[in-house]
Amino acid sequence: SSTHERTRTGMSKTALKQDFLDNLFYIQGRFREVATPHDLYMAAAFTTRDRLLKRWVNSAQVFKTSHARTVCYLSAEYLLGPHLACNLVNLGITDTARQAGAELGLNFDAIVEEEEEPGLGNGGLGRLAACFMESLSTCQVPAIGYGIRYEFGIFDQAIEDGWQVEKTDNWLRNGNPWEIPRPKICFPVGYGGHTESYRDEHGQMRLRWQPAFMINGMAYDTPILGYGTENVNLLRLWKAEASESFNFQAFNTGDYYGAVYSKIEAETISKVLYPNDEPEIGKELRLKQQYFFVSCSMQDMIRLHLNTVGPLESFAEKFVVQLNDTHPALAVVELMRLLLDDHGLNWEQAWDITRHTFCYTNHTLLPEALETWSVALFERLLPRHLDLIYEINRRFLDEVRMRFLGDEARVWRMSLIAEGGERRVRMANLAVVGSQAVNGVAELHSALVKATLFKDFAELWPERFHNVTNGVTPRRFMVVANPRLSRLITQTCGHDAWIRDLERLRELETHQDDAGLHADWRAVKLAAKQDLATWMQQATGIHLDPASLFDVQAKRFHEYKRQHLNILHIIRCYQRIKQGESQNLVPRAFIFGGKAAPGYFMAKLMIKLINAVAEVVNNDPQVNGWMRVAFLPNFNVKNGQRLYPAADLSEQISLAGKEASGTGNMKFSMNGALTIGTLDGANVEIREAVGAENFFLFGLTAEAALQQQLTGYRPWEYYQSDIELKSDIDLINSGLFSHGDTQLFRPLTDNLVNHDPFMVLADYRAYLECQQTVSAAYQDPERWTRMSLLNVARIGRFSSDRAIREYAEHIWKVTPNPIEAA
Ligand code: 26Q
Repeated sequence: SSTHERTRTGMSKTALKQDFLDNLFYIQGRFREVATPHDLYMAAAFTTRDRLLKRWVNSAQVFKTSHARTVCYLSAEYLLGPHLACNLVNLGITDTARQAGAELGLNFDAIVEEEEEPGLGNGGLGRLAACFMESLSTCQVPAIGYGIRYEFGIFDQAIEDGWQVEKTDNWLRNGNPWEIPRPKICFPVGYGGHTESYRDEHGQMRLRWQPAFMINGMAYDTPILGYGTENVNLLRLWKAEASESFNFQAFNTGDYYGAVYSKIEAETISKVLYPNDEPEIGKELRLKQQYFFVSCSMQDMIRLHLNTVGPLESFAEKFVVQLNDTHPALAVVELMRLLLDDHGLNWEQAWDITRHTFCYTNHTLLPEALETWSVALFERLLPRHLDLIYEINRRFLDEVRMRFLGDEARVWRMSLIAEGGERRVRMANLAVVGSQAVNGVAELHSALVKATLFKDFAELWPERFHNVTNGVTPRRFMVVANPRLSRLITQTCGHDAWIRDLERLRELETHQDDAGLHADWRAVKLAAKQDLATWMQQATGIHLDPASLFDVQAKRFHEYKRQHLNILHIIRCYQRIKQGESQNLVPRAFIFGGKAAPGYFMAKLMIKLINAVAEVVNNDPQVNGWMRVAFLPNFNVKNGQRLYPAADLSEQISLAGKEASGTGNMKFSMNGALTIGTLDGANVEIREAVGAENFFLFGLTAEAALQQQLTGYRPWEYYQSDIELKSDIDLINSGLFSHGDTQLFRPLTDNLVNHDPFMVLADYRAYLECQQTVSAAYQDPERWTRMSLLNVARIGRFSSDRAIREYAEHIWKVTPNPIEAA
């Protein structure tokens, strides 16, 4: 009852209405009649935030006194997506807020739509970190996420003349209501300089680092609420700032411009997210970013430990730190430095703590995607850390030599330093040596990690290697993205417990042949397709027919993900229709989304080719009843939420052995799309879960692909012997899609015919045949609906809640810590 509710925390409609108007007035300085859409959004965001803060302060108080073991997730990326709708769902007040809005004469959906998303990540790895933060809170595990508060996140993608054009993402322009700046939580971070020895107060000789310059990291906190819990965890992102005392007094006395310049230089460290999902060689600023956030985070953890528990000996009992790939692997060395140099521990004590603190997740096997840094750069930027790496390596290699007497080749392979050529620090080896647990992100990937990338390490420390298959949060990707489907599921099951316990979707299986449900299921899908078609029309001018099969590939552009295999199929359909062979086809809308790294020429050319093919196909009345091709610009979390509900078919067609897991595959399947896919990453487990008969499988296995590469793969033989394949590639080269330019796509087609590193041509025929079985299945709506329903019913395992529970039990050894309502 509203009269007993306190302002700012009440959950009734009356309380929400009153507080919304108060926030509009006292924070935005506006009243209803003159408020802009952005003012309304800000008022809604602050009204929601107030409810979060109450739970957050309560959680913080409990954790402080309970000394609960805390998970620290270290990630260079968090691809958060919009907060408002998800926070309302997790607070359980979406319907109340919608009604409150209606009574104030507001359009709730328009307000939600107004939010600019924080895109502080590239793709899968960054989105996984965001899903994990949400599931940590939902699973009631005390956690802090540490990262970088990039001023510019992943670029916005525009399409001009068919090419990708990058626009800066100025996401903070209008303010960020979800973060709380913490000017007093601030740590110094050093770079450059040298190491020197000195005598401590006990007369002991010790080493310390004299950096050449210092900057500060300041904390910005965002509360992360769990679904249907009172637990709120903390996302703490660091912003780089000039350290005033250093720049203004010690160095730049009288040099005002110099002082301002070094301030600007300091602030560039957290200025922009690197937009490639593969390391770029030798980018000094990237290493500076990594060290920056790692150093702030480790200093913060030590401060928290000293403030609550006390002696650092118990550090690894209080904290467990998960490294999201090697990007934060320097944390291993930084913790050693802090314990040795700043806190006076000896090597054995420090190493014991460090080794028990860290765990490492690997996200790739591609050799070109493994991070290494030149020793020369390390020496210049982090001389003390390089010394420590040498010492860690010396002790580690002694251990290897003892275990494998005389096997110097093994010692070379396992060393933290790659020798021969320019000497480089191998971050993956550092992460394995410094961690108590190492995991891959899907069963196949984890097996390959042990068998290939870390074979030597798995022989030395077999017990250290684990698998935790990725998952995604059903709150964002079902409840928020697809309210119609969620309502239908809740109605059918008679409860909404599936939202926190996704395995309960299995109850849908008992209704798999219910004709009424089938009709509703199709209506839900059709409505989502209509929504997407409307949005597409205004974004691109392209008309999609909601009655056609929506065939969607949405993910970063990469040769290994093989968007060009999809294009070859589109060109094949086009030619078949032109030749009057449309008998086995169904009308399809081929939809793509995804960004290419700005420096990745081949990926950008693939985008251009899609748009070029789209232009020809969409303007050819002879084929328009059968097919459309559309590129959805600026695929991000928000646009993903429009796409997943509308897909009939999900394209997961990477070369087997190359996609570590994939998580888009899970999001599509949760929304009732069927998958056409290879036996790669988590596809393997999705197929096992939903049933082979409900999954369109094609292509080489990882083993067969590897075997064929070893014995010599000759793509031109496929090109010469398959006349349809030849004619598809020749059509690209004919200039039909490029206004007569026969050279534009040559880099792509030549690469396919002559090198084809990801075996597109080897899988072409199998893919076409599989697409025919897709078309046949779609022609039987009852059968398709049943398959779609079973995909949803059996996808429960791919909730990130399950992934977090596995990490908690097997890797972190933490137990839930439920917070009671205050
Ligand atoms: C590293 C150094 C310098 C510059 C950039 C990078 C960098 C940045 C981002 C390297 C890699 C990434 C991102 C990788 C990524 O997203 N990997 C994906 O992780 C998902 C979650 O586990 C998996 O599902 C995908 O299979 C994997 O490709």
